[in-house]
Amino acid sequence: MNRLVIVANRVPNPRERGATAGGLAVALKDALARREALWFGWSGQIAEATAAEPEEVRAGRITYATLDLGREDYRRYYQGFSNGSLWPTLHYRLGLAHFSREDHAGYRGVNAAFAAALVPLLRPDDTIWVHDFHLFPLGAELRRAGCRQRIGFFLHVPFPPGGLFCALPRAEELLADLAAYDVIGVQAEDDAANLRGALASVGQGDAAARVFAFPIGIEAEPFTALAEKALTRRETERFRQSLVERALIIGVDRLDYTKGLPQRFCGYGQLLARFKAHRSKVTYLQVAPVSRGDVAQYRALRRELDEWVGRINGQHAEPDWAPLRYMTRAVARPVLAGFMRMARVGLVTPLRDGMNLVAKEYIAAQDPEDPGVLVLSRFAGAVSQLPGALLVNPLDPDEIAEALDQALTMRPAERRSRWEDCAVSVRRDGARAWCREFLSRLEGANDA
Ligand code: ADQ
Repeated sequence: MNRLVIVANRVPNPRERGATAGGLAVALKDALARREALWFGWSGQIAEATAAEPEEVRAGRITYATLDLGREDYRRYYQGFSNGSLWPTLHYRLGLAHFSREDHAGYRGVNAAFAAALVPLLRPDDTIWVHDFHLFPLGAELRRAGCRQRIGFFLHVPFPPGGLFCALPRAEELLADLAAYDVIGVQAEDDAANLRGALASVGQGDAAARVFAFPIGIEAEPFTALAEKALTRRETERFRQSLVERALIIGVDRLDYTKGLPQRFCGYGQLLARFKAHRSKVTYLQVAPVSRGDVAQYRALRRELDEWVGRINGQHAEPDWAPLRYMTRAVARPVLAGFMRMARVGLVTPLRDGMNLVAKEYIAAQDPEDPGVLVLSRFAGAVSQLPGALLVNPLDPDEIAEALDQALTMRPAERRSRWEDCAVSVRRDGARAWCREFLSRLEGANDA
């Protein structure tokens, strides 16, 4: 079988396998187990200047080839254009986006540098799979360097309506770059329709025909097993005892302004204010590890959340009850899986999300005999696969409060049938299926 080349902004560190494996590493595990692979991208390290040649580490049949980023490139390509311009725009938050020509030039420069470093490592029959918004122009750079291999692209985040995306300066250039790819994957049908429209509007109708939705999933069985096993862990038992029989609501997100955390905290405050029967009977645990902590907007969000936590606990707590427990540390996956299983409600309310794997993990973690209820934002890509969830508009704290009340008082029969409706597709449309479907579309694509 020919080699698979994965290109992504971040490359997992083979020395820390398991512990820090990101979602992508988990999703690709199966594909990588079956064939030789090269995983290429940023090392996560910052140096004086961006390295011209990658450092290669072999682990079994996978070679990891990584480049350190120069300080200026890190600032412009990563913090500036990727996180400061593209991330908010793609999440429909044009008002939070800033644009500078220096950042844009840095973004293009790093994409060109990645291509230049990757080309010498490529074989003629490689299949190349490029991931996410950091690397829109990479395929075009590779084509310019003469690459004829099949190259696919997958966007993990949403794609907004074309009019919104094209308000970002140089957006047309990014769309033209996408035409270099043989297959362009997005998470949901809405994203596909938006991207096709945007491509058509800049005269890239041919590329529009190569856009398809491939909803990403999780491997449900191992996560269920993790959640079951977690029940015997000391951390889980200590946590359970600390709840003193109170119903648990759980939220698990990176601390990001797309995740709707202030509105969610406000919604929980509304639950306690309006539905008084739940007072002292419920505990909400929010785990939100700090991400991109060096960006001003993220620091401001953190302060805002600190205030919310103080306000809600200050207003509603009793000497023996803290209504909201909030952690900005990451929690190990096996522990998290156990917490999810114990939770009567999974609260997942992003303002926009490409997919949202936490929603699927919550479903996979449940006890089929006594499952909890998923309260889900109608703006998460996962919506179309989770028909049993209680849907909310994440901008409406009262709607969140009403859904929480409904979830907390739902009868077991309804909980089971709603959970079944979700579990079917979480089990069926797993990470492996996602990977298989993308690659078979890419590798089945005709050269003609
Ligand atoms: P993310 O924005 O990171 O991913 P999500 O898909 O929900 O969002 O989470 C990714 C993983 O991180 C999940 O496996 C989750 O369990 C883990 N995680 C999140 N918070 C954690 C915490 N507090 N402690 C430990 N682990 C935590 C981007 C897109 C999504 C898309 C994915 C995959 O923004 O929309 O679903 O890529 O394509």
